[in-house]
Amino acid sequence: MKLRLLAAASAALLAASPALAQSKPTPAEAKAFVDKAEAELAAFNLYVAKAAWVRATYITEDTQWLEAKASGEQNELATRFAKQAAKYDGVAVDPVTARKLKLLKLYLVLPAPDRPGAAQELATLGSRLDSTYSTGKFQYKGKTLTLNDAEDVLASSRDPAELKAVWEGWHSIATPMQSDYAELVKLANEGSRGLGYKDTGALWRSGYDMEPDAFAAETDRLWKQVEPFYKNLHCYVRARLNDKYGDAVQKRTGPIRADLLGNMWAQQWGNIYDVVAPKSAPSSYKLDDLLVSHGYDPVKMVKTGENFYSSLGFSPLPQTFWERSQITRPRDREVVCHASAWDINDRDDIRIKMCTKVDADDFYTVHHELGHNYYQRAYADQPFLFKNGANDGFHEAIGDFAGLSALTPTYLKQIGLLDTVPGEQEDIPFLLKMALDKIAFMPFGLLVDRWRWEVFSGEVDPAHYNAAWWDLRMKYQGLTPPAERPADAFDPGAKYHVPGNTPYTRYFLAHIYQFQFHRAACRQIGWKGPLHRCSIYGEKEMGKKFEAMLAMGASKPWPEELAAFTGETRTDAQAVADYFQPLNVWLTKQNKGEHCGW
Ligand code: X8Z
Ligand code: ZN
Repeated sequence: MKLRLLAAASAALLAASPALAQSKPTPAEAKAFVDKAEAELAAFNLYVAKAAWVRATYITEDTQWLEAKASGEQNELATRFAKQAAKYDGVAVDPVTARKLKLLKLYLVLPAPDRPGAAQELATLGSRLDSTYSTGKFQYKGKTLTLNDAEDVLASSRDPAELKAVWEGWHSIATPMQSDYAELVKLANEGSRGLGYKDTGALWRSGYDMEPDAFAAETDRLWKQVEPFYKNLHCYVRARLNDKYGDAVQKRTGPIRADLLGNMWAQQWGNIYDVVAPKSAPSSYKLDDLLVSHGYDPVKMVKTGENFYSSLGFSPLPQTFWERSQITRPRDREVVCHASAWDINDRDDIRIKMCTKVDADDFYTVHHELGHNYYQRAYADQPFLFKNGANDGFHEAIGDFAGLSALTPTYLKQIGLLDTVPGEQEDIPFLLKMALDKIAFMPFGLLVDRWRWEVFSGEVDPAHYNAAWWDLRMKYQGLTPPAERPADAFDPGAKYHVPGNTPYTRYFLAHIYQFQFHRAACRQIGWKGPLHRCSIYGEKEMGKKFEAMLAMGASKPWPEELAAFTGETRTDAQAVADYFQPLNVWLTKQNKGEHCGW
């Protein structure tokens, strides 16, 4: 409370004093302002983080109220600072202050309008949307299913009728979100415009050390680099689905039915590996089964992840990580199961929040989440505004980079999950499995924000939310829903990051950065074989260099940080092509005679 009054008082003073308001501020004043704003935001963060953690791990009306209150107050404070920061535009400040001023303007994902009650309203909508998603349930065959249950069916069932029913069941939980979402878009846009951005989409595109339009063009360029490969994979998978299910379920041409791909959002297809596996080259193991047969439990999965990072020279996780993390779904209360990593006090109180299952998907997710935690700890000595990733794509790529090695058979043997490392004959099966997750993901990683950019810009109004979503699903992924969607459907709301208001282009970028990190790391350790067989496990020298990049946090423009580890200054999807090269050749051969595309 005291904080707010102080900030309001200084704003009033500025407005009331013509001399102060008109004369250009000095660099020293700019720096003093930044120092004060940074200190206040840092102090506030602990309170917001604790309230958010309690709500996410114990969803009730009360915890939603508490989180919304804290987050509303933070929004007011940060919006005020962002507005004040704009007053120092054009002042000749030092580079550190300049960067911090810029970061102050980008601090909020959804800035609130600067009028009484608006921040609170926005925070309440945000908390309610996230909670509606996280507590979503539906009926199927007389049973109540959670998202976890539904995901299990999507991953393992091969009955098209069942897949369709469960897919539709989960998507039905989003219908009531649409009006809240439309309201939230209005408020956030008003807030973003107040800060000088065209709309909230432009604000989101401004976090990449380049103009927002240039960033949009950059993502187009990167997509063009991978699109032919995706089309190749799509073509191959569609043919195998057609072989299995026949024309009545999946035609051999045109788009793929979204519920047949092993994942609720068809964003990673690894779960249908058995359906598309090459007959000529069988894979000798299934990670899901290895984890179960070796007695893994959720905690052992996380310990295994920790061990991977320790092998690179990262210090073990603190005791409080184990005491305070949520590793499994609690039996008796509602929680946000969507995995996340937290940095509660901007120092050492790091945690993950997962509803871990013992399967290959969560084996990957554990490495992914821990990557966030190790990043957070690496930049803990930076000033508060630099305690962040070089950009948000970096933050998502750290754990995925670790995961690329942790999924290699070489590593699985080192930790005793495999007895022997399969020979070359399993390269294609391995790469196909990886591509089903990594390459299949890329158009999805792109389209979630393409949709939100259109929504925030007003190009798409609420009446067309769902149609626009499926236009993009068709355009980028080549997918259709299992049947025509009901008129009131709000399918984007059935994907966590939409009600959760987490920007998504970060994952698209991460799917490129991780291969750039991997390629660079493998070069550093002197690896001469194919990239998909390279594992960085145990490479302390390389790990030190990697940690040095992480320690820079958000203190430098990302190209400089990328260069510090890789020697490269551009995002380069060629690294993806390099990794998958043999598979792309193989797919092209398999697709002979097919009519690829949709
Ligand atoms: O949301 C996540 C992480 C948490 S940052 C589990 N991911 C995206 C998703 O699940 O949609 C990782 C891959 C993409
Ligand atoms: Zn993540």
